[in-house]
Amino acid sequence: MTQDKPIRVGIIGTGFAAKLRADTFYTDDRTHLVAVAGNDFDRTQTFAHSYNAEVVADWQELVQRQDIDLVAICTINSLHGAIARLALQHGKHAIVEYPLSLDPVEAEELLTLAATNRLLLHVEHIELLGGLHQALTQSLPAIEPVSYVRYVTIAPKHPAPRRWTYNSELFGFPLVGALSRLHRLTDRFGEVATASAQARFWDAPESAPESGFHRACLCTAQLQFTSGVLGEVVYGKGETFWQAQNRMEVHGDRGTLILEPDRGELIRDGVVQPLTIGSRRGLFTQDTKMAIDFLVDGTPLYVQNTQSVYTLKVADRLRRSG
Ligand code: NAP
Ligand code: BLA
Repeated sequence: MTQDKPIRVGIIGTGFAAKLRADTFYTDDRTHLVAVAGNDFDRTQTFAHSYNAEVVADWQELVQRQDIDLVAICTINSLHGAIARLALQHGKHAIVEYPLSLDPVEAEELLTLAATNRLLLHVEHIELLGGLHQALTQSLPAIEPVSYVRYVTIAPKHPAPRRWTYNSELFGFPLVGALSRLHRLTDRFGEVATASAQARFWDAPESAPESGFHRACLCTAQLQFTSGVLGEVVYGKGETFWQAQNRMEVHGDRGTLILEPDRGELIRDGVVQPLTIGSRRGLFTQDTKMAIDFLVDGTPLYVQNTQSVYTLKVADRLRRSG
């Protein structure tokens, strides 16, 4: 597709991801940020004004506007699927933060809808662009074949915020909301043969259990890839944790990889070789620019939707197994 006029963009959400996307749409001369729909009215006003964009009352109105070509869906996970559907039905291209939907069946329907309507549907997976994943990809050949991968992310938080990320209805099952943790593994180790998980939630005090808010959650998952690789993924956050951990260990016949956000090691024959891990900054900008590149000159994207939806199916299998 060649584009002579700027792509007209609407953003849904005003948080961390939305701001980084808006910065790019605002400064890239191939796009024009037209409108923003948020949650809290004052926050949405402040956000929109800083980009000279219009405030729209709600996302339903935004995705139906005639003067928008592309919608960036940067809001809570439980709304992703419904917003993407309405946007695609109204002929808009869509960028969606992971997960595409909390429901893998809906996610598949959305891929079909985008293909039928010949629209871009891009599900962001910035973890694939980050330094840890790049180091993993580069170092795997030195240790393959892999027998076992263990990936632990624990984020203590005191007190846990009463925000959407601590609400199961809004965030989804832990490894659905934090799909990137599984996606790193499916991207490198492929198809999953068997998968099961256990999850625990600690209710937030002063919240009725049915409100869905918790003060901590923990999910431990066991995976067997069809290649034979065994995997374990641990995701925990909140008030029941006191020591942060963010570590991937990969054990291979010829060596071991230890990867953390800012350091890495390749261990072979007792020799420890340090690995440089690239920054986690600038990933949303990179992702946004690549989606624009795709729309403007058809440059292929770095991730396939089918891969995202496959990982979502695995995550949903984990949810149902618990
Ligand atoms: P965030 O900073 O917390 O922003 C969340 C947005 O959703 C805000 O606009 C917030 O509005 C709105 N919101 C909160 N509760 C809501 C509710 N109950 N109903 C409707 N809207 C509500 O979150 P974020 O980090 O930008 O995450 C946005 C999306 O990006 C998520 O899908 C996340 O998984 C994905 N993502 C984020 C990152 C990252 O680095 N942060 C990386 C990869 C993917 P108010 O503030 O006005 O309530
Ligand atoms: C992923 N970060 C996420 C997600 C959320 C947050 C909701 C998606 C769900 C998930 O995968 O867990 C939220 N991250 C936060 C918040 C902070 C944070 C509120 O670090 C508070 C400091 N994200 C940031 C910042 C960085 C960042 C400051 O907000 C670092 C520069 C990076 N977050 C980042 C990356 C991912 C992510 C790279 C992709 C997921 C991954 O790496 O697995």
